This record gives sequence, structure tokens and C-alpha cells, in this order.
Amino acid sequence: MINIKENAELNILNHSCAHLLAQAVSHLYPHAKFWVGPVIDDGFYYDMDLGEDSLTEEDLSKIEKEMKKCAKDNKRIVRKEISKVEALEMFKDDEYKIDLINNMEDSAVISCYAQGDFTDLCRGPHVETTKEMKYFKLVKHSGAYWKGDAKNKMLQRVYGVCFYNEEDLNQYMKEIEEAKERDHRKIGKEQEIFMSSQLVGAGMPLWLPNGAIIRKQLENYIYQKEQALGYQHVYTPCVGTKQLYVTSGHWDHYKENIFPVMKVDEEEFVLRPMNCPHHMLVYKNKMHSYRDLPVRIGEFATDFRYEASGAMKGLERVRCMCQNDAHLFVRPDQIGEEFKKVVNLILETYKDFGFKNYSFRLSLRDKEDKEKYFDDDEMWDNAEAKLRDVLNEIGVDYYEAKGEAAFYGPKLDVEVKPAIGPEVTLSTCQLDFLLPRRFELNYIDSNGEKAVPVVIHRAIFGTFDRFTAFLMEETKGIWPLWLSPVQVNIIPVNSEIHADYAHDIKDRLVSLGYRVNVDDRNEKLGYRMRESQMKKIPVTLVLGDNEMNSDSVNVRRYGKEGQTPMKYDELVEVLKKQIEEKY
Ligand code: TSB
Ligand code: ZN
Repeated sequence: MINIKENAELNILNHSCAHLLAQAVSHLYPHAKFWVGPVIDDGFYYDMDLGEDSLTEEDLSKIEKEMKKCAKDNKRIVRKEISKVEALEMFKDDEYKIDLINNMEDSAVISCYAQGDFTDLCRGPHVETTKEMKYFKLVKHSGAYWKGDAKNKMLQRVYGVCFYNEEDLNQYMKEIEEAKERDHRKIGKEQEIFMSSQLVGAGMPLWLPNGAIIRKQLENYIYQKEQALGYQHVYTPCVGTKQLYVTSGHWDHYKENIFPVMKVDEEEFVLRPMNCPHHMLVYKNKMHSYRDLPVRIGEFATDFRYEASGAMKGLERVRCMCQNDAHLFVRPDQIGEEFKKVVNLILETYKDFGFKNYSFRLSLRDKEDKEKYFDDDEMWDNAEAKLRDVLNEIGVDYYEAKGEAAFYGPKLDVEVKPAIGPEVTLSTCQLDFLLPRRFELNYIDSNGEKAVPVVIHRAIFGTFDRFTAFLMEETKGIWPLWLSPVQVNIIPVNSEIHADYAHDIKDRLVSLGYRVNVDDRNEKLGYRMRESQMKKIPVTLVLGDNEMNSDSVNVRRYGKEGQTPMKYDELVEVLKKQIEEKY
């Protein structure tokens, strides 16, 4: 989808359209007051205070009509520059504008834009006349707290988008519809993958049986990969003392994301936001020689993070999550090699899942930010250069982002774009010279001296939560055979005559580990076949007399035309191959 904010012309057009929206609203709701109306990646919005009124879908159509009228009026959009004193006088009845103006410097020259009977504060620029806004649409509305703070008044936010021609608008609206269809929150509900309940708490997802099957497959997949790479998996508690996080430095650098302290007897506990401290202690549990390194400690670890209430989103951003985490304890001379192995594991995994739309971000420190990042320029420069070297050696495309590093070191993040909303990080691989020192970790080097290991924090799936969310959107809920909650749906042509045979096939497949359903309801064959397609079950078997008498099945693969007859033994081979190929 085109990024409107980054397209210079569309940016101006959409910004102008936000004013057109405000003008129309001021006609229909004379008491309306306006906060801000910025351009965003997918159009624009305007936050407004409509007093007691709250908007409905119908209201949006009415506002759109009024916007068309205002556009047709073809008023010139005129820029005026005024002083702060004049601005305060001009908007004296509008507490929102007064708030904006008060935040400007006394000597500021303030610009406003007038179109017909409507004037708004704005930096501009704008298109020249209202008539230029012809092809627009109000997309949706929602509530939004003033300044994003839940303690403030809830305003109405109206979203819209504007283009220079009808085709672009139609194409865009089509893409929005498609994005809504593959939104993991929609698929997750339809396919009973996860739910949430206010009684449990916002951002605390409950994985339903279908979701649990998928998650188990993901766990098995990555566990096997990690085993093969020499990882050792552990189980550690999802709480820790406050002191543990003071020691690690998270208390100073990450406190706003940690759930409040729980006092038990004389001890202070927190729900853990990260697993690094636990794994540091696992490493420290015994002596290590330089020959033992790397030591790779892995865990599917539940974490809790305080995420702002407006930021939570299905499984993508939650407060209770499970990381596919590992901490790799390496010698300095092993950093490059080990980092490379992680990047290759990411690439291999993404290939297996068929992901194509992702980008590597090398997240570096901001040299000026001495508060967030520990002060050791040489160490940072070395670490950053090392990651850069490996990426160049592997030959993957990446971009650099200043100020995105963790407080303990630079990292490589893999960014993906969800169906709806801004990019998020999926995989991450982070270099850390700090925590091993804070936990006083060591190993005996080749000279018999104590040396400090370097830690690589890495999560290939990120969290199972976010990975599954992204997977749902990438597959559009059409699961490959190995992940599908139901893999094979068996339909006996006659639900009495062929039912025993259907159940026999089911039992045989189940004994091989397949997830199988028999649909022997007394419904028409065509109806049951259609339903199997609608549920996107990868393999449908249709069994009639011929099949029953020859230990055969008739196979229909989801998304493919026609049916293929084959012997049961052949089916087993085909299924096995498709699972191996992750088809
Ligand atoms: C990799 N200590 C490291 C770990 O060893 C760590 O916690 N890194 S992290 O903070 O970047 O988190 C790891 C991954 O968790 C992120 O890359 C992201 O994919 C995922 N994640 C982070 N916050 C959330 C959240 N609120 N909901 C779902 N997933 C999240
Ligand atoms: Zn970590």
C-alpha cells in the first residue's frame, strides 16, 4: 500500500482534506472544537470535541456529503501569518487552540489557513483551492483521548483518505478491505485461535484449542532447530525479585514497562519483563572453560510487560507474552560466527514460513543519549562495527536506525508490516557487553585467567504471540498442512453406508499423528464439500463405494481444482511429503 505521509503531493492533499473535514464538521456541529489533524501513513485524521455528540457510520456519510459541498464551493485556501498575541485573541473561545498556541514561543509567527467560513491554525502547506479535493473517503471513526492520555477527555477521531483520481482511491479502498480481511484479530476470532476476556485482563490472550495446536507446532519446530544448533533449554520462574532487575539494570532502564512490585513477606517481586537475568544465573551456576563456550541457554519463557492500554493489539502487542528466547554466552572471538548463525537461522525460518516482506534494521545507539546508553564509546563502536561486518559478509540488505539499540548493546531487528498499523519487530538479535559484567560472569580463558563472556540475546519468533499474529496475516488464515488445526476432513458420500470406512481411515491417520475430522452429518455431499473449502481445511477426502472397496481415498487439496484418487498408502506418502515441504 502506498505510504501517503511519505508521498510529498499526497501528503499536502491529505493535510488539506483534514481541513475540509473540519470545515464540514463545523457546519454540521457548530459547537465542535478541533484538536489536531495530522497526515498519517494511510491518510489523515482529525481529533475533535463534539460535546455530547458521538459519531455513527451514518454521520460519516453526512459529513462526507458536506465535505463534497465545501469542495465544490471552490474556495481559495489562504495563508495568513499572525503573532502569538493575535492568535490567542483569534481563538480565545477554543481551549484546544489556546493550548497549542501557548506551547509556541512568544516570538513565533503563527500561520493559519482560511477557506471560506473556516479558519484553522496550521503550518501548511496546502493545495490552492478546495476543489482540488475531489476523490476522498472517510474511512472510520474512533475515540481518542486528548493528547493520548487516558486521564483526559475522550475526543472523536475521524479517519479519511484523499487521492488525485478515482482509480487510486478505489484501488486504495480495495486494499483497505483486503487488509481488514486478513487482520489477525478477525481470523483469530473466526478460526477460534485466541480470545481475551476483561475478567482476565486486557492484553492477556487465552489461546484456544486451535491456537494451541498451532503454537505447539511452532514450539516443536524451533525447539528442533535450536537443539540441532547446540542450545540447552531450561524452565525458569516468570517472577523475580526487584533486586534481580536492579542488578541487571532493567530497573533503571525499563521500569515503565514492568508491572508494579508485589510485596510478599519482606521480599519484593515483579512479574518478569525479560528472561536475561534468569539465564545469567543459570550460566553462573557452574564454572566454564573457554572450551565450553558458546553456552546457549534457551527457553520458551512467559513475560509480562506493561503496554499502554491504547497500544494493545490482538496477539501482536500483548501484556502477557511468551518469548522464543535464548541467551548465548560467547567469547569475544566468537561473536561474529555466533551472530552469523543466528541471522542464518532467521533466514532459514522465514523461508520455511514463506515470509517475503520483512526488512533488517541495524539498531544503533544515539551517541548523545548518555542516559539510556552506558558510556563506553570504544565498546559500542566495536560492537556496532562487528554486526555491520557480519551483515555485509552474509550479504543481506539492511538499514541503520540511530537510537533504537537496547540499553545494553546494538541489535539487529527484523521489521514486518502487519495488515493494519505500523511496522513491528519480529525477530531480534542483540549484542550485550554489560549484563555479563553486572552479574559478574566469567569463564577461564586459555591462559587460565578469568575472562568475561559476551552475551547475545536472541528471539527468532520474537514471541509466539506476535509471530502467530503475523503468520495469520501472511497466510490469510490458510494454514499449511503441518500447522493446520484440522489437517484432513473426511466426507463419506453416504453418511450411513460409508461412515465406518471413514472412521477407519480416520483412526489409521490419527495413529500416525494426523489431526483428522469426519463429517458424517446427514447433509448433502456438495454442502459438506463446500464447508470443508470454506473452513480452508488443507486436505478433504471423499469416500464412496469405489474407495471403500479398494482401500482408497479421493483427495481434494485446498486451493486446487479437482480430486485425485489414490490408495491409502499413497495418501500417507503424499501427506508426509507435504508436511516435510511445509506445503
Ligand atoms: C531477546 N532480552 C531480549 C531477549 O533475550 C528481549 O526481551 N528483547 S525484546 O525486548 O526485543 O523482546 C523480544 C521480542 O519480543 C521482540 O523482538 C518482539 O518480537 C516481541 N515483543 C516485544 N514486546 C511485545 C509485546 N508487547 N507483545 C508481543 N510481542 C512482543
Ligand atoms: Zn535477553
